[in-house]
Amino acid sequence: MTDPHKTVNINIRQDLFGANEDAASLNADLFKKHGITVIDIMGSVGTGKTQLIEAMCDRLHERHRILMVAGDLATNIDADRVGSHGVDTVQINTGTACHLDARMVRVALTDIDLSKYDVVFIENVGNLICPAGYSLGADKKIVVVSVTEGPYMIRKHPLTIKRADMIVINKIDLAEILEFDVDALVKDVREVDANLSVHKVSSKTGVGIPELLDSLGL
Ligand SMILES: Nc1nc2c(ncn2[C@@H]2O[C@H](COP(=O)(O)OP(=O)(O)OP(=O)(O)O)[C@@H](O)[C@H]2O)c(=O)[nH]1
Ligand SMILES: [Mg+2]
Repeated sequence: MTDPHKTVNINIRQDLFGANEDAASLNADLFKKHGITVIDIMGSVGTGKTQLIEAMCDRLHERHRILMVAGDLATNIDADRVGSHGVDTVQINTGTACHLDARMVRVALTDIDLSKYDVVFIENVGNLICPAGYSLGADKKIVVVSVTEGPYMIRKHPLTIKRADMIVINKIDLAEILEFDVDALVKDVREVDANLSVHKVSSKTGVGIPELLDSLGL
């Protein structure tokens, strides 16, 4: 009899990602040569990636020279938002691609003088699935989730969480009004990776941002 609750697991062959890994390691060499700290920030649409970058830039721009690379299907909205804080920006419009890849980043940085910067924040395309498979050569991958996407974001995306260096739970200022259990989300992270660094922040009020920056060594 046909299983009424069938599950099918899709395995994409690892070598599909091989070319990207090569390009990512070239990017990493380039960033290292210039002594730049590069942070890849990914997360679903609307979790607050841009607002988090704005909050970090406000606290960092007096002591660090920052470049923001914004990945989006269309528009310069996010680059313009971060640019309004006095930060240099590069917008990558991917058209149809649901993630940035290492080559896109390399091409976008071709005519940029990287010696002018200490820190590069890369905002990946809003998507919790595709960006996780494509390294960009960054020092750290941050996954941003927030209290407005419901309680299952971590449990539903274990692979993305495993590949992250840090989880940021954003919009904690809304937790009470939404009756959202932030600690349960932290527990879900611990179940995927007991040692993964987790930060509870509000990019709006600034709560948790200094601790996050400390943890990034910035
Ligand atoms: N209350 C509250 N709202 C926030 C916070 N962070 C972001 N927002 C709001 O959430 C909405 C989405 O924020 P963005 O920073 O644009 O989110 P994003 O992840 O960059 O979105 P995409 O680039 O479209 O994927 C905006 O209206 C922000 O003002 C926060 O910590 N608290
Ligand atoms: Mg954004």
